Amino acid sequence: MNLYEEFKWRGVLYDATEGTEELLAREKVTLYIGFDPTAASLHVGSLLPIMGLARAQKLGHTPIAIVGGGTGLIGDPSGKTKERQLLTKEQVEENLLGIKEQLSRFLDFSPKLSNAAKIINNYDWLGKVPLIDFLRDIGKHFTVNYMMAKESIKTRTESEEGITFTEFSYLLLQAYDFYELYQRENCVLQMGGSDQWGNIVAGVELIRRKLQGKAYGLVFPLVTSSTGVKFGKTEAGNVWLDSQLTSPYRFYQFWYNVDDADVIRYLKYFTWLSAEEIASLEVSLREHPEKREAQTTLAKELTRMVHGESELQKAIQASRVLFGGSMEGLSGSQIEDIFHDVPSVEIPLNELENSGMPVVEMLVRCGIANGKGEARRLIQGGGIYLNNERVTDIGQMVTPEDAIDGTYLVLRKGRKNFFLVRLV
Ligand code: 629
Repeated sequence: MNLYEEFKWRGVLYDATEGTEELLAREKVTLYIGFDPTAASLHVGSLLPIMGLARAQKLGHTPIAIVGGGTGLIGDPSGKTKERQLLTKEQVEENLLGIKEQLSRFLDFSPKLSNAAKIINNYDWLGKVPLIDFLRDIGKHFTVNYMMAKESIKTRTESEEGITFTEFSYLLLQAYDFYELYQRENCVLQMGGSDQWGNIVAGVELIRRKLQGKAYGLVFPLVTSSTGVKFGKTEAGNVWLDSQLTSPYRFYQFWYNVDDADVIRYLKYFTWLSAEEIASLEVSLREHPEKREAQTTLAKELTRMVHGESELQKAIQASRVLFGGSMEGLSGSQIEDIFHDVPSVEIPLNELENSGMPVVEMLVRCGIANGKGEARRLIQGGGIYLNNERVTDIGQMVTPEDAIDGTYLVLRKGRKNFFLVRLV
């Protein structure tokens, strides 16, 4: 199967310029996607284009990821209703390092490969173009009328907000990148999300006008979710690829919680699973939706891909904790993460020193029981757990040794009611 067909069955082919299908049926090419360092990390919204580069490489094409050290200083107006705040040069530099590291996890740079991936910073040339030359040699090929007709610019010129000359010129910078890569790297295809269509076509146009060259563009759909929430957002904000910003556990949970209506589409978009494997998960979803086999597979595949096998195993263990699984070996920060939204109380550590605090008293302190009598009855009924282990002795003393990382005690009533105690 060629790359075009691969994109097609996965449902990620939104649009392509004329001749792209024939090109990809005929040859292995060099292709690129650009990523601006507007934040310290990429988020799940960037995964579709990243997978686009990775799939291209798997099928023998040579992928280039452009990091926008130059364009990131200007700001793409595409899809934005408001002018962006300029980032400082230091900020762009810093963001760039993180993004480069993340991109590198999806691509193969092995020099042994004939189609080894490359990451290139467009500041390498954009930082050097003389202004007068740029206006004469590039600007002359675009009428302001053409630029104003672009979706990304039209929406802004028609609104109160307006658009500065800085952002207006972004289109030309991205067009210039493609022209530069066409010459330096023989790169003939640019890909991106559908918001990038105008910028990509401008590059194809520039290559035709200046070099009489033939270049191509292909865009992916912008990912939507059936629930109406913007894809990649949770109540806690963006889902980032950086484990410092979104823990592997939260990342796993994000995918595990995907709606039934979206999960098959996402398996096609974001995983390496074959059409047959996905079809069998579709059967499972239809016949046993309660098993969440499709969601589990999606969460596992993506957490493994982004964070690696050992973080995946920890995320799975953490996820089981909410269903009564073992807390053995969990760290304090994992506990905070898992139980971020359960009721919690702080108890001074010194109240547990010497012989400890009777569990009955702790249940009352947490508000799990209204009084000691009720606490005893709950324990006798077998419905109280400390760190997911059933409390069987109404005289049990809770000691600092029971605390995870010396600080956390997790009490549970029944199957689902968790309470967190922090020893302070
Ligand atoms: C120089 C910069 C180029 C080519 C592209 C670029 C970046 C481009 C852009 N892309 C978005 C970004 O960086 O702004 N002008 O956040 C983002 N992209 C991935 C997908 C996208 C797009 O990184 O193309 O559509 C999101 O799915 O919005 O020479």
